[in-house]
Amino acid sequence: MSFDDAAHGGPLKPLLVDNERAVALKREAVDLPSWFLTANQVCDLELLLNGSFSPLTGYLGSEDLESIYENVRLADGTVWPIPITLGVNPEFVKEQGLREGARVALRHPEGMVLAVLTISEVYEPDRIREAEAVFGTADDGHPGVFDLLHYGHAMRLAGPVEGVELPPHHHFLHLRQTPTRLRELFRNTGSEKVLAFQTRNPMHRAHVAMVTRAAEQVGADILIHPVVGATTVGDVDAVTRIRCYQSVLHYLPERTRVSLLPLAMRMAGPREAVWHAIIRRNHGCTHFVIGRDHAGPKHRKTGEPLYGMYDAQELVARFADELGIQPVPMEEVVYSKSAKAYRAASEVTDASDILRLSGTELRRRLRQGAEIPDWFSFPEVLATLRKRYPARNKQGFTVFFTGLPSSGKSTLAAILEARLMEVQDRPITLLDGDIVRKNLSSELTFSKEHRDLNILRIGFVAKQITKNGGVALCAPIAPYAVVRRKVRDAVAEDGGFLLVHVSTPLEVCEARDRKGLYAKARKGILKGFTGVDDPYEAPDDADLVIDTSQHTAQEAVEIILKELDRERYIELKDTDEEFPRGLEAEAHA
Ligand code: PPS
Repeated sequence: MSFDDAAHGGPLKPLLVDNERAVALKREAVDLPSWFLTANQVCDLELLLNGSFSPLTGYLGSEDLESIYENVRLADGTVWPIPITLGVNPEFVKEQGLREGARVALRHPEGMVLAVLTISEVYEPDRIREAEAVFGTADDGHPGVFDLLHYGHAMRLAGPVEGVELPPHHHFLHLRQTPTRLRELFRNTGSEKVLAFQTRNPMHRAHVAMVTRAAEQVGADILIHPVVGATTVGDVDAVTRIRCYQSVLHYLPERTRVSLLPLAMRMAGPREAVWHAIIRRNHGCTHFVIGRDHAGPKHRKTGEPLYGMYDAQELVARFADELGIQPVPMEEVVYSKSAKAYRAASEVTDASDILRLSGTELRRRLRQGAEIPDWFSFPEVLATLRKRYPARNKQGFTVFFTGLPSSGKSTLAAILEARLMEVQDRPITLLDGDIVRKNLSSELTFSKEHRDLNILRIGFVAKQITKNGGVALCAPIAPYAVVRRKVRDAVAEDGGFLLVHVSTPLEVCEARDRKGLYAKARKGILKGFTGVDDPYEAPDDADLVIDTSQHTAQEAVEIILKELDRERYIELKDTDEEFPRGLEAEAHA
């Protein structure tokens, strides 16, 4: 193979303009409507601009999407599995009067103009249909579907983009190569065959064994090409993983390179695998490892895999002739006790000879500071992971109460704050619904939109507190399930998160009516009051459900403390119990 310009569907197509044009575009952008890109949109734009998404020249419109949904191809017949689109708010379209022919400045969240879009179509996507076609389901237990339905925008703009500059990066710059640069490096170092390995996880011994084996099979050099844009909920953060990749290089064959790919994954399993292959083809690689369940997530609630183990390998095989890159399907590798080495699963016939450690078990051991066997990973990788994920008693956490007005949230939060002061020494911040409404969210109403914004703000603060090792106790009504989940996902990246549903029945809350608001709502003086004429979506993902009509507030708080102890965020001693045995005995004496 020669490292010419050939890429997927034609020559490599970076979309960056020359300096002179870039200056002109920046000048023009001053008078253009500005769309501030989300973090995931920045990833998509970077890969459009640097040629990773060749042959795309911009954001796709409805005709291409139809064809992608139906045939895994663009309207012109080129294989393309994933919609690359620009979602915007309907208000933005309306306020700016956007239609075909208009131009829009695409800005980094920090304000820089990265590209200018010329609109060829403004359309409202059918996101349910897209979910079913691309992900095979519209169930938002699939993380890609969740993002599409709950973070995606209701309108889209299609059209070609002219790139002004690539988004800035500030760390690991020496590991960030564009397709053009990687091709140059391969050419200069005489790499005729390059096998790319996609990953969104730290590499342990099994991964190293698998990629080494695959490279030997096809006689290729190796490119470790990890995704460092958005991956999925619960994944190890990119910086920690990059440290891990660097530290395993010396366990890999000499001609192995690491380069970072700022891709926003969709977790679309089989279609995602085809997309990953195209992207690697565009980076000049000749071979691509497709493992079991490639880019396949698990269902959020059931924990079940959403795709068949070999679906991705099959779909890639179907298009292999048109991808210009050789898929290398790999079997699972397992550790054989007798051989003291990793082997393809089919080579180890005696099941009792196999040692395994699941991802869940690994996370449990990290959490508890428990031993992780040497056969599983490298000391360097484990040391990095242990630093990033200290045992739970050293991490921050958030307890998030949700429930109807007067259900007891504030009371429980206040007592919990006091008890936590007694039994542990992290600093504690109480974000009570009423207090937040007077300070952080003083301008907000009780519309759905404003309630969600209120909860996102509380979540944002809780995340910072948790990340810095503190305890955040949040006690808003938080009536909507989707935004509660967004908060959980965000906080859990940085520490613990416990959702407590204060499930006190409406009649009891109303009878208490501590502020007289139920009475006002029943009289129609107060409109849109939760539980009366505004909805409350009871959680189905609560870590604890507490009905304060069945427990005293003190008992309820002891239940929460026990749960925090069981999860190892705190360590209760006998003397931390509310009525230590000695005192109780005295009291009865
Ligand atoms: S939300 O939905 O989570 O944003 O609500 P929150 O900020 O927690 O509400 C704080 C308190 O505002 C009072 N209040 C109302 N609640 C619900 N609906 C309406 N329309 C409303 N208007 C005022 C109510 O007393 C909430 O406090 P709690 O502690 O729940 O009683």
